[in-house]
Amino acid sequence: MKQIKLLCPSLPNIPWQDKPAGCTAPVWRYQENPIIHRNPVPGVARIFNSAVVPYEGGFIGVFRGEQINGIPYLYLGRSADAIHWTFDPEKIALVDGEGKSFLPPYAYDPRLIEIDGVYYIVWCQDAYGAALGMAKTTDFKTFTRLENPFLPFNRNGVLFPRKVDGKFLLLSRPSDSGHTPFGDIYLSESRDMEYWGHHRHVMGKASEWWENVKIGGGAAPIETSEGWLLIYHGVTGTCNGFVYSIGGAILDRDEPSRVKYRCGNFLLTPEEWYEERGFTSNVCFPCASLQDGDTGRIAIYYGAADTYVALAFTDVETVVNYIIEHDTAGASDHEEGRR
Ligand code: BMA
Repeated sequence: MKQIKLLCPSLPNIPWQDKPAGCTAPVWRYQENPIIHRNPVPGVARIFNSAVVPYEGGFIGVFRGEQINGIPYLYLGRSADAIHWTFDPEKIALVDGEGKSFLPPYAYDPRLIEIDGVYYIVWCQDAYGAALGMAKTTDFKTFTRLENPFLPFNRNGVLFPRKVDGKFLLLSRPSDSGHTPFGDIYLSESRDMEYWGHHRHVMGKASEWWENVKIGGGAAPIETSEGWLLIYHGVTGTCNGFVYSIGGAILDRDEPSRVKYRCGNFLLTPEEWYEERGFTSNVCFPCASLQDGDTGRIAIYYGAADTYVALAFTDVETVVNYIIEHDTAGASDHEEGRR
């Protein structure tokens, strides 16, 4: 087993449960899952596919709230322990650069990433088609929209938690207007969070059953001594529709469009009632993680069955070694991704 370190700050109050005795899986579920149940806020039927970060000694998050009218929007939540959450009853009030209210027709699957003291939210919204929306905040009171990074159709926008070689990095998944029967992960870079380019292919669907239709970014990449740990989602098709599992890969630290290792096995696939049964059955959709640089502990937040938020745990040595042991990365993963 390789010795691997998390290259991130300490987080002594990270939520945690030890691996259950006899468990051989690389990632194990929180025993009290799901942590967010149906009808969590008046007017909101379900919260899922959401993102959290440490903030002022506790935790704060941007949550996908499916309103009872069926339209998804972004809601703010706070927690002392990152497990029990209270939510603002009103949607997050975005403003544009002039301070005027900005309300896209819908907004879903937010990721929340802190870079140099600024908190960025990336989500999927309508922009004459499903596209990425972005905003920034420093105080979680004023949320200022940024220019949309890409044309439609594009989903699953995931920022890296620091600049690499002086540039912001963003993973995304170009797609179509429907339920998207294809999709690879791409990397783009920007010097100013406005103009994005130098697009590179990172990785595509694979032959393993659980990711043989499409893949998409999940939590913000986690920096480790072995490379960027990417926790993503992989999708297969069945007679009853798509099944979403959680996968893992390690990207090169300096050139993250190069995949060093890619795990042929899923890290977690729908097995529990809250993953198999809900508004959309058989969905585990990771959008965030917390990590403690001192202990190597990682807590993964994932949407379950488009209905709940659930939590799972691993530690950096366990998960990175598991990915390396089950590596199936091929030539198109290892290459720079530029043609
Ligand atoms: C994807 C996204 C996710 C959702 C998943 C499963 O296309 O819309 O928000 O969790 O489908 O329904």
